[in-house]
Amino acid sequence: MHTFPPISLIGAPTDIGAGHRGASMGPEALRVAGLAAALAARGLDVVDRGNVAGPFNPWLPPTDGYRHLGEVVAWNRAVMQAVAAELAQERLPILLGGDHCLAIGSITAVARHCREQGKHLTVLWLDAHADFNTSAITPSGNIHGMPVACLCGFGPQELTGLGGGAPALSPEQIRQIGIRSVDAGEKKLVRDVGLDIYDMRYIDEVGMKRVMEEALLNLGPRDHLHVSFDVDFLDPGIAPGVGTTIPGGPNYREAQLCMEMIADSGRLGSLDIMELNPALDVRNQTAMLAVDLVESLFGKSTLMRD
Ligand code: B3U
Ligand code: MN
Ligand code: MN
Repeated sequence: MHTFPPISLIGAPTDIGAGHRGASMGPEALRVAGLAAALAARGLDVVDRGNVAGPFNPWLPPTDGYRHLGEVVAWNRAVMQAVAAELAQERLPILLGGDHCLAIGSITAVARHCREQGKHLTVLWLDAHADFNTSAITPSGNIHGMPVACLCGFGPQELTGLGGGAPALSPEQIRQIGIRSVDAGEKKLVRDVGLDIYDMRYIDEVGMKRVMEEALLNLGPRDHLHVSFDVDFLDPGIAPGVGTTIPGGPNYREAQLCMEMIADSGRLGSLDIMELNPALDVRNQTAMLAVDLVESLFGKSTLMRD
């Protein structure tokens, strides 16, 4: 069993980048589902820092290919600062979303921290979607469909340069798992940049065990693993409480194995739990499932293993 650093929960209650209202209630639903207590019961030091603040959602149509760009930038700045503050204290930040556009702020902070500490960052992006749209190819203008592109330098300067310099990531640092919905223009772009995508077909063909062995290959003590967990990664049959359900996702056992194998790597350094939408959930079941899977991510297992 690996040990984990002390954990800080950071809520970001907004749906500013989403196509449906309601992810703004995600942080509270995760709290109600007992996230802090579940981690504390594992012997971990957990502090809930409360929520960061940002502009309200004016629910406007896109302009120049983006919806709410100014508000998205403001929220991401707040998230970046909150995540950076926890990393600076050698704590492990868990961002409670909120929609997935906020991973721009979270991962920009993590990337800067890794650069300063001489660590190598790898991002595991668990999602039904590639989130690699740009203003030119987006079908919606919703920025939650663009964070991976922005982090790699494809996007508006306010977001690609959020950390004050070069883009946070290069595509080789990212491994996407569970992907099953990629828009037409996005398909060409992810191929052109060579993004490492373990899609559902590949998971079906070789199984989650081999997928995770490949995704976690060659991680050493200088590696920092960031997990960006979009709850729509999960099959909607078990996780209905998300804005954009896509059928054919990982089932409970596959998702749990995925989390257990990440825990076993011993390299988890930061986490986002995103896109949970309590307005679409059934008796908070998706939040409770997310908590259960996060327990596995932090080392819960049936038996003692070496
Ligand atoms: N790819 C679509 C839909 C989408 C992306 N991420 C989510 N939905 N959650 C888009 O609008 O970019
Ligand atoms: Mn998604
Ligand atoms: Mn996403």
